[in-house]
Amino acid sequence: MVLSVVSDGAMRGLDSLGNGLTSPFFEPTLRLGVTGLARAGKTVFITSLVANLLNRGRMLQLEAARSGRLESAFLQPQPDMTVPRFSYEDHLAALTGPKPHWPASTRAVSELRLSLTLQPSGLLSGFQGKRRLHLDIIDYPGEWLLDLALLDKGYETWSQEVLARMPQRTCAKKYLQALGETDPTADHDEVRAQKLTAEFTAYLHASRKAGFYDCTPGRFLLPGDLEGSPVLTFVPLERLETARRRSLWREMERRYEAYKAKVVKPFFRDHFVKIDRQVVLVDALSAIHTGPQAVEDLRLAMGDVLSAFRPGRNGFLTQLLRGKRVEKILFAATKADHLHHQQHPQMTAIIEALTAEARDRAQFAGAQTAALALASIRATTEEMRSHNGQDLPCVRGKLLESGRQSAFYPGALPDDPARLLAPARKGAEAWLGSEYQSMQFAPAELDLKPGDGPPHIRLDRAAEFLIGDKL
Ligand SMILES: Nc1nc2c(ncn2[C@@H]2O[C@H](COP(=O)(O)OP(=O)(O)OP(=O)(O)O)[C@@H](O)[C@H]2O)c(=O)[nH]1
Ligand SMILES: [Mg+2]
Repeated sequence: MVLSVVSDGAMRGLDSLGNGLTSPFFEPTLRLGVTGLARAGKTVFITSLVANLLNRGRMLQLEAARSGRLESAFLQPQPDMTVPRFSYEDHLAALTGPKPHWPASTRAVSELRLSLTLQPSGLLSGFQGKRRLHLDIIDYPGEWLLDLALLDKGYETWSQEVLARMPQRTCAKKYLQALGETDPTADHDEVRAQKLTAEFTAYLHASRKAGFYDCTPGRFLLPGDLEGSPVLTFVPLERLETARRRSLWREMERRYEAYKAKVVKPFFRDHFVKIDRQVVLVDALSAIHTGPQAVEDLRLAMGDVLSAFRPGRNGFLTQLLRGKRVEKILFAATKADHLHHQQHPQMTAIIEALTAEARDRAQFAGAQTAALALASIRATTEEMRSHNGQDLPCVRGKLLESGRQSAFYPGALPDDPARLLAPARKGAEAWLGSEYQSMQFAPAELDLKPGDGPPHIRLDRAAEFLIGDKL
């Protein structure tokens, strides 16, 4: 093993010498995790970040780009041979091609290596050659972090918690009915198990659609190539005093434990623990538009997602990390181009408040945190419109559904985020006295100057926070 590492380093070293680079054996790597719940904007963020690091004309807030210290960037084969490569070229072609469209949903882990060549800096810069930094970007679903809580729970406790939530949810009706017709003490029967799993999975999807995030096991929603396998064929069952060895209950318990061992733990071991910097993307505007319950649910989910970054309570993760920790975490509200810039401070205050608890926890664990509102790809332009004698700050873009150009006012976000979060916590059904609209815009057609990446909002600031100190 050691031999192969050395020869790999030597190969890279030889490579580097040709480019006038020094330190042939040491090329540091920074692993940047990009996560967020479904549709938060992970794929678009990575695509635009990479495009804007390759062509840095719009990255003025990234100090190394502005000063020219970041001399070049190029894509390289990634180090992890078994992780799918992030399809950068396909996603970029979708966003910047002649008929721009949003890339398809991805829903699995993927990785991309961007190598950066840097001019030396600091006191000894006159004596040093160029440096190289490998930036490995890892895209993974936020839902997978929610599974961490399962590691501390046995099958019985998990079942009880999941079943306790069901009576209040109409979408659980069919699963509860199927459960009523099931005898958990009977011999395990695969057909029965599959039917129950289909109902349970349908319930999880419906719950997620209704805005609930407590939808473990996370991989049931995003199965990938595990679809139909026994580790994804189990359901919560009512508690039993005693369960026989061959009973349905025992088999479900066995599979639940296998899910933890074969799905949850490997993700944390192979991907999560290697992350140095993390960005958590949040589509807060959509939640605000859906209503107070979605906002409260998002707040709770962010707390759960972030508990992975304060591993003290989880023995397995603490042991895996052995003192290593994520150094920086950025919370970013995505799709800020849906708002006129006058409303961006309010958006930032909301994302700060939404993630306050999670941020406190991360700070407790020693990670530096920040929050901002960004748009990975700016799909709109701004304009003021007069309405009933009032000037409204609007955004204009091509509507995704109709393809028509249209100006849009999403509603006034409050200066004090508590005006949204407090009713959400109290379980309000609707926003009192305010209305929030959300609109889907298509990506704009671009005519990029050489040296410019796609237009964005504050992507350069995000990059400065996440990687600036290493450049
Ligand atoms: N206007 C605007 N819309 C965006 C932006 N980023 C993402 N979106 C919208 O959000 C949708 C989801 O973005 P993705 O990047 O695919 O989100 P994801 O988190 O990778 O989603 P999954 O792969 O399904 O988990 C896109 O299809 C766009 O409609 C942005 O910067 N501006
Ligand atoms: Mg994606």
